Amino acid sequence: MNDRIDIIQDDITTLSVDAIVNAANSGLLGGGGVDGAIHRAAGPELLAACREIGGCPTGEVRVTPAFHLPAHYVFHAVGPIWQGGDAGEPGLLRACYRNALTEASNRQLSSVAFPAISCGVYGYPHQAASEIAFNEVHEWLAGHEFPHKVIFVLYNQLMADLYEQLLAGQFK
Ligand code: AR6
Repeated sequence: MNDRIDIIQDDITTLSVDAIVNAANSGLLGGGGVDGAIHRAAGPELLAACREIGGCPTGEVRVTPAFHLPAHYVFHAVGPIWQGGDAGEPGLLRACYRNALTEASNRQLSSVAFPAISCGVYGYPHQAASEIAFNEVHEWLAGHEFPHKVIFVLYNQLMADLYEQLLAGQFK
């Protein structure tokens, strides 16, 4: 299974994959962090497409074209805001990964790239979030042909190390 998971340290907006996942908010109208970077790189057409969708509940995913990005689609996933862990955050974060993987599978996509959803402005503890991300993806790949490849795109070395440790099986 591990040959279907890549871990890279990069800017997700530069990747030529079938779909990149955005860590969006429920308004879908852009923001800071990876969301801001994706909107800047995709161009104003992305905001127009998001406006038409009209929002997305936490834990769910909405799909748009990627416009000027090298990817084909943007999967807008709305992660939970960390509130201490008793407000359903783990289930909602899990749902983001699962719903994005479902969209990829339905479209028979080859490659999907995920940022560390909720690990920036939304304050989710990194260790817990990365375990959820990794376990959901691992479980999904064991039971599905698509996507062929999942790429975890981490913005800094510390996060990349965390994911590498998970891939090496240290937290299984
Ligand atoms: N490529 C890959 N990862 C990135 C990039 C990038 N270009 N830029 C940042 N990251 P965040 P959230 C990492 O805050 O916590 C926005 O304002 C970043 O280092 O982007 O889900 C939205 O509009 C971190 O590890 O998303 C929402 O309002 C991870 O991406 C809110 O923030 C996620 O950080 C969502 O917060």
